[in-house]
Amino acid sequence: MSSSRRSVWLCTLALIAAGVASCGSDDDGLNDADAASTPSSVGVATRSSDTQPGSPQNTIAASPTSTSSAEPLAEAPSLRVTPLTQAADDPVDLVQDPVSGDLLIAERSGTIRRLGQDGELSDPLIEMAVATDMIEQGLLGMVFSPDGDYLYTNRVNPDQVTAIKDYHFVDGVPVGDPIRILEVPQPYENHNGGGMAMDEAGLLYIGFGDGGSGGDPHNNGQDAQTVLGSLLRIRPIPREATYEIPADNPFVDGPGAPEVWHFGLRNPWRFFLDQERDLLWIADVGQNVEEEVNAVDLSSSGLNFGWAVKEGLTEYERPHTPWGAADFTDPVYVYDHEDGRCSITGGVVATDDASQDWYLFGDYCSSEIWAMNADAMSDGDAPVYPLPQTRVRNPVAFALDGDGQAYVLDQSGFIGRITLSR
Ligand SMILES: [Ca+2]
Repeated sequence: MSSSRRSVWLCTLALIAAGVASCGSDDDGLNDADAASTPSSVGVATRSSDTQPGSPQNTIAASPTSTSSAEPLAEAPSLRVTPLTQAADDPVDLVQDPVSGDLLIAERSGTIRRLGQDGELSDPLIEMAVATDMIEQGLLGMVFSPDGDYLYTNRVNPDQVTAIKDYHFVDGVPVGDPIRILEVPQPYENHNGGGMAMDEAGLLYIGFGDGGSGGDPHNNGQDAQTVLGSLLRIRPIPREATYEIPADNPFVDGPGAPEVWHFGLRNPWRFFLDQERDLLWIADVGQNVEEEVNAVDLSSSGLNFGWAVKEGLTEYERPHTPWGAADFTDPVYVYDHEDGRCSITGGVVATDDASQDWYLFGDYCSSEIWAMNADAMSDGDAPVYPLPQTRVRNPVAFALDGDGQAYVLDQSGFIGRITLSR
């Protein structure tokens, strides 16, 4: 095996701060909703000017390989959000300990707590120092190893360095100090990515934004030699402060950074390994115009998702540096910034019987939630349904427990269990 060990990784650059609009939130109380709506469909290569009632207005839906409209499913799913707690402090992620069965909640301020069956949040199991000057900093994501021995965390340190660390877990309790796996300095405060996933083979995927500011001033998205603007794939060596490069990574022998699995991303805040369908879903947050859902084969690698030459399906402004992958991989679905939409919160495909057909995602600003027919993705032909308004305000994450049950977390501190049905 030709994998090689890498020491802690570094990048460079400059400063400046750019904020993300934080939108108003007026909780209207418990409002679990069930309703059916009309889908919009993937497979139309131009802006849709005739969206049907109940579908997102001015939504753009596209497939680069198809020019015909998809045949929508006859029926939208119903959505139910069952409240678990309203008391989390800016929750950003949820995982289930495979050994103890505990649900753990990551809070952006740097704490990890248990969420009990009764909705009670425990005292912190883990506390860490993080930067919290702006909304995209802090503790941003976490994932357990499949055996439950290690919890991997993704944070922005007070010195504005992204740090990936592992915590050793024994019987539901962290033991000893965390060990640093990887560090990457962040040139700006925003676009820190934050999502993480681990596959059954123990490979860790980490989403990195383009480094921040606006418009990718250093063209990091198109530069696969930097880990910024990329999805990384590494094999952590637990407790050894290092990692291996999988031998089948696309740039293991150059010209890109060997950690890079895909690039051309702006801020892949949330992505999802769909091992049931062998799909990788990446929701990439847009700049001014479009939010995008990407879905590609799990086995494909070295793909260039286009930023900052393209924002969604629209030309942006950065030149394409002609090396690495020459062709852009376009999103399977985009939506624009009409009606207060501003930032996609990428989702999950639950595996419970009622929800297993649907990729759930939402918009942080408008608090809308959509369901895309996941099984139709392999045909490039996936209807997208707007789901009825719920009590969820400013959704920041969707997550699955060990049984594949879906959850939604919002900025107000609300965490709910999601059930879809037909
Ligand atoms: Ca893109």
